[in-house]
Amino acid sequence: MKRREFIQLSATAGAAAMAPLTLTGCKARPLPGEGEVVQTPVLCNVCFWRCAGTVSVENGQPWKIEGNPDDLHSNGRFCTRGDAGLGMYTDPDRLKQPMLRVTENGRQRFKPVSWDEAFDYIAEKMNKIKEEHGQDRLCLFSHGSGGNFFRRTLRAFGSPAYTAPSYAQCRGPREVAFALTYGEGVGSPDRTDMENSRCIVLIGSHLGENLHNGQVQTWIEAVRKGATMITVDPRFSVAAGKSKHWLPIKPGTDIALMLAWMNVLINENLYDADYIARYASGFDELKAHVQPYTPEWAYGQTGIRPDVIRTTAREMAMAAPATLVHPGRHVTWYGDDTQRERAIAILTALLGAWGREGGYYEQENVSIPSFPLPDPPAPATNWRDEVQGDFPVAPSGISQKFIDASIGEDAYFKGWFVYSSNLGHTIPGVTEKLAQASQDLDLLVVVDTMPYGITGYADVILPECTYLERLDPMRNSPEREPSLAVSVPAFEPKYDSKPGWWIAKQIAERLDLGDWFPWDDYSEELDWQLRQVGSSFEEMRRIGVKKFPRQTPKYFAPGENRSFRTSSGKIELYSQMLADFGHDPLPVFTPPPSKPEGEFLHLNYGRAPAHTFGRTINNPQLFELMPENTVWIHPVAASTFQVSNGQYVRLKNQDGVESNAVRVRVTERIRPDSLFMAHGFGHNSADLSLANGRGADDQGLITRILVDPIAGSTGMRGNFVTLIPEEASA
Ligand code: MGD
Ligand code: SF4
Repeated sequence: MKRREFIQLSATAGAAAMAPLTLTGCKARPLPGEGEVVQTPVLCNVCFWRCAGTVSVENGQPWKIEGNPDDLHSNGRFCTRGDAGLGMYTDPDRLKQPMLRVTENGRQRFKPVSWDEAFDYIAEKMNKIKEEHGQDRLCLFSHGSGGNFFRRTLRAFGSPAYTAPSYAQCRGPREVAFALTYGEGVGSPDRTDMENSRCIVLIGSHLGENLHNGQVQTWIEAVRKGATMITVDPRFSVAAGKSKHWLPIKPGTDIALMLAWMNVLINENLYDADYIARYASGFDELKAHVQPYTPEWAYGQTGIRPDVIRTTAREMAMAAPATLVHPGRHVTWYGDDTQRERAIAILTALLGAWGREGGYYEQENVSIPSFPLPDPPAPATNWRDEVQGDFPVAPSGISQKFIDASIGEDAYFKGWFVYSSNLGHTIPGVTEKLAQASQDLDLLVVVDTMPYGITGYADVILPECTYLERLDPMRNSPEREPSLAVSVPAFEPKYDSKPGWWIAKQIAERLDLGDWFPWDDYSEELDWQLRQVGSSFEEMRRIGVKKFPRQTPKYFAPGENRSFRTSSGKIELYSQMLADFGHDPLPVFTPPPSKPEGEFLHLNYGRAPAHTFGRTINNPQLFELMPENTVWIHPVAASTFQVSNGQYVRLKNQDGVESNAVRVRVTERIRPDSLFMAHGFGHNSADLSLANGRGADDQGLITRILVDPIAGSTGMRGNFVTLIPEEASA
């Protein structure tokens, strides 16, 4: 019998009966005033931008959420998803009580247990792992600030290994590339000074569809002020529709285009020679390197005409330094992602736009001393060397390497905590590996709000209450202006769910590590932190957001000399560090994987403004807005596959993997060789009464993974699919 069978909660006798389905779940009433309205500050957790806002509750009933006007992340306006945050709270499918995997009559099922029983089980297993294998053999998969509480418990225990999909499946290569070039990353929120840009270049960055509230507002501001938009995308995205130039590039050839842009900027003397002379090293090597990469050469690779390449390079130079070549966010595409991001960083330097108005500004947050905690135990081994020693440049945990290191009898990791991350829908190509790891691990704890796929692998499911029902870590993000923001519960936790801080503290106490949480309520720690900077929890729960004056300038001063945090102290156009590790020190173009024999389309995916990854598909309000995804194909492809608009098809990838049925959208807004679909759909779980079976999952179709040799991230865009009209599929 399997050690862990995949279990769906609805198949579990004794699981709480599901509440009847309501679509909106909260009071739809336009005007206040009938009862007592209580307002509470909140940090939206529907995506990780963490906009600050206010929840209004009338007579104990949810009424509305809106942005806080003092907040730079939202400027008083929430996006569609943030507005629908109450749906996360009211979703009747939420996890309702702790559950433990038990075997009865030869069958595995989840049994509802008390919190005490769940904690005792976890502590016993953790102590056993420590005894048999060492204290450092647990790890944390986490997405979101609440994961910090579990990170603290595991650090205290002696297991500091931690990974988030926001590195190897998202912006990891970008942070590595900019750190190699400038000595520091782009950070989050991205330090893009778009409201002051005179030219914005978007390379596959579909702003407006990929919706980070404050960032999109600054981009719209630039559009309003007439900035020149250049969008490079195989698809006519929303951003392309607002652009002066749409470059429908052949997928996977962006480095070729950027090498040609560098060629034009350098050979036509359009680059910022003073800036380069003052701040950069390696210009001569770069100049020699780009000579063969003429616009004529790039035309053959990219399909973009040489005159368009020249014109766009000149327009970028004309607006410089207020030209932002946007760094993108989800940048794990073809496995050459660090090099593509290096090309963006180098172009930025040629335009003199790093540290300059309209380019990239200098971020600043509020300087707060760390809350005093005990010293963690000295690690017996170094998890970085053990788990991802083949990627020495990677600054963060690489999630797929963590999974590999959990498979087999001699696996390094013996226990997992998974906080707010649905690994099977998130990390490509892991379906089988997740099943294998779940056979080999001694403990698998999932902390979640919803019964998404990852819960099926758990030994213990711990239901966290939603962000509207708990205190979360304070927000102190690096920004244009430093500010602090807090999130305070607007409601009592529903069912038997609990806040993350409480759960992590209870586990620590069971392990005799209670001095890592030296308070009764997390507000005490927040109050301590706030008092270090002249505020208090009491003040912040009234105002939600507090701004602080900048201590350093936002841009480089004219003629200022400065040292960068690279090994040479310069902006490194040529990277000696990459050369030392055996990588190309300057970006080199490698053609993307070619199309297999037969009728295949390049699989391209992205975001939809109504949803965040897979986490919102079951949200009743957002489901109403967008219940399923569609696949965009060009009329030429529609005729090749003999399908029409609205028809259901299944997608089959080059390795024979088939998707759920999904509707076709025939449109000229995409290249004939490509298909586009929104990421996050295609959940197959009866526990999700709305999301189950709706739309197709792009992740399942991503079986060819192009690992970036520098960052270790998973390039996902080298896959191809064919279309099977629904009635013809097996
Ligand atoms: P989600 O899918 O949004 O994020 O991937 P993940 O980190 O997995 O959510 C995962 C889980 O979080 C869900 O089970 C949800 O119920 C739970 N959750 C939601 N709110 C809470 C909460 O308050 N507390 C707790 N404990 N749990 C909560 C995102 C990752 O996916 C990222 S960052 C990127 S950029 C990548 N995007 C991407 C893509 O575009 N395409 C493809 N094919 N793959 C991708 N993978 C990556
Ligand atoms: Fe919430 Fe939207 Fe802000 Fe994300 S961008 S935190 S979903 S309001």
